[in-house]
Amino acid sequence: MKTSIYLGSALLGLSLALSLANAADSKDKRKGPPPLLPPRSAPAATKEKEPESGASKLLLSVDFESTPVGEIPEGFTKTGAVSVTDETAHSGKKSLKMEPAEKGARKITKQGPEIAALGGQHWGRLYLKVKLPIPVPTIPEGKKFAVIHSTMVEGTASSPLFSDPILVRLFGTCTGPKGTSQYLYNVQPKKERPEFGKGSKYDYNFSDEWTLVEWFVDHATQTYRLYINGAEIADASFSKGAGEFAGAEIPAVFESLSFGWNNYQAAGAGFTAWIDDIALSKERIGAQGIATNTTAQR
Ligand SMILES: [Ca+2]
Repeated sequence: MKTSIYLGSALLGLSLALSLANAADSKDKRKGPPPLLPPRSAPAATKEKEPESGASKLLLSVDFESTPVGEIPEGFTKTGAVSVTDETAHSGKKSLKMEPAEKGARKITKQGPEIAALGGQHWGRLYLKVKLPIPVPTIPEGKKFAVIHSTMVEGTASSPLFSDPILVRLFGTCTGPKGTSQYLYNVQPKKERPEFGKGSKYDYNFSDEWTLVEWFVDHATQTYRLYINGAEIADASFSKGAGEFAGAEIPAVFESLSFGWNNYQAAGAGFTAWIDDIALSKERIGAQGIATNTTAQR
């Protein structure tokens, strides 16, 4: 797929990716299971005022509790092997399970008035848990690096720059050969022009504990922000400014939003992951809207 072709050049720069991956490896002398993603001690990398969680109503909130096991929530469509399970949960007793696959989408998609109501600016929130160990890419002969690019949250929209259809990846990762990953914002045009994105260093490990993921997009200022367990991933975030669409292309409105897992390069036995407590709002959500009479489970 195009993704694999452009990751090395347009998106990352192969040598840059390599040096980042090596840097991440060289300083990671920890033994035992991987740390949380990111380490809990990671400071917020920006001195800017952190947006507070708001009190705006949730324009979409899905905890999977009312959906029968084996099905998906009403109002969504599904792609690939994805369904509600009661084998683990962040809230209550149920979550959404993405079954392992060598590649391809396992996701649920929402379109309609809830998504349109978000306009060009929203906060999103979900909890993610990933089965360990994860698959890692095999370095092709003659190459020095390889990635498995995965997307967990994706919107469909029209580019504000080219007015062509684009896939806007609001939460994604590239996993390197050592099993560490970068976070990235990524736009994949559906027509013949290269994808692009902005990614962090390969400093992060997936966690099999529930991990809070928050993203923010704003069309008016062409701003994207990503937070993991409350800490901003500053080198994946950006703010281009009003009308500065190049390298951002944050749309005026999304046609749909999808949640799940899609990896574009072969991942052998595949990633198995769970999502719970998806929410969308005009203000930061944090842990808001999660039933307090439920106990988070491992
Ligand atoms: Ca739940």
